[in-house]
Amino acid sequence: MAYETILVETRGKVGLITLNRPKALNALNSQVLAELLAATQAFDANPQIGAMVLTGSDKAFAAGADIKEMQSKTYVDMYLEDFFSGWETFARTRKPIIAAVAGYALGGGCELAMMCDFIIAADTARFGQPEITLGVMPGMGGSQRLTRFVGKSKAMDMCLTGRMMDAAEAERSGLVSRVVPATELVEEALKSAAKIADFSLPAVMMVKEAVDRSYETTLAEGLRFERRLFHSTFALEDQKEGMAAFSQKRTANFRNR
Ligand code: CO8
Repeated sequence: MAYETILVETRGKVGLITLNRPKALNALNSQVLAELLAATQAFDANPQIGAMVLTGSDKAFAAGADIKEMQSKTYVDMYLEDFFSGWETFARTRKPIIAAVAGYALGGGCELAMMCDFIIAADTARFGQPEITLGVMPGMGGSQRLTRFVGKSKAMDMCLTGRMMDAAEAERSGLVSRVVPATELVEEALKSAAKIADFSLPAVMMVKEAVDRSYETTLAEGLRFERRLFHSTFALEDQKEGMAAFSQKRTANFRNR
């Protein structure tokens, strides 16, 4: 597929996707969604790929859903199209995706970063849910995911005032896993993704599934789910290899990676 709003490359076993609508600060329209879904689904299906990185430009990861595309829509349009529901398909990508965020991650941009598995932020990153300033509210999961990331008080503050959080506050609050200098952002994210891609792919995908489950269920159910998945790792050749390598003091040579 020829993409117009994203750039897609592979770096070894890592798929790198760069949002590329510079004139609109990577605002997320229907074309971006369609292309992102095509790219992530292709990487999911590609046995050579073990993890992905999603990034934007120095100025903006993404400045939100495309306001100009939404502006004239009516309630009936939104309801019948089930507008934004396609993003839930993105959130169900099975291989890990690291969001590498520099500059603005606002509205849908912040929500997209939160749909990834973890966020590495440049020191220039700024996160916000400014929908309230447009007379609407978050519609791609912001009121739900941000609350789970940073807690009720900060999520209310962000969604009700529309203020932005800088990278240091985002790290303090648990929204991002770490902050790196802007010049090193993509390389750092690629390095982490390459590390993940070097482990056993089924084990990696089970970790993602189990951690995601903690968002959707009770602790008791989540623990049961984790234990069943953990038991199933003993059906993997990679479990035999990983544990043998540890005992023999050598590096594991995983077959499924
Ligand atoms: N949508 C469309 N175009 C955008 C967007 C956007 N979200 N953000 C920026 N752009 C465009 C600008 O219109 C401008 O285009 P042009 O050159 O044609 O005028 C270009 O990008 C550059 O932007 P600025 O000139 O504004 O750049 P600045 O550096 O001055 O400002 C900001 C950068 C602060 C990021 C500013 O662009 C801004 O505030 N953008 C909007 C941020 C925002 O409100 N995002 C939330 C959008 S709504 C959303 O994501 C979810 C809505 C949920 C609705 C639920 C419905 C069901």
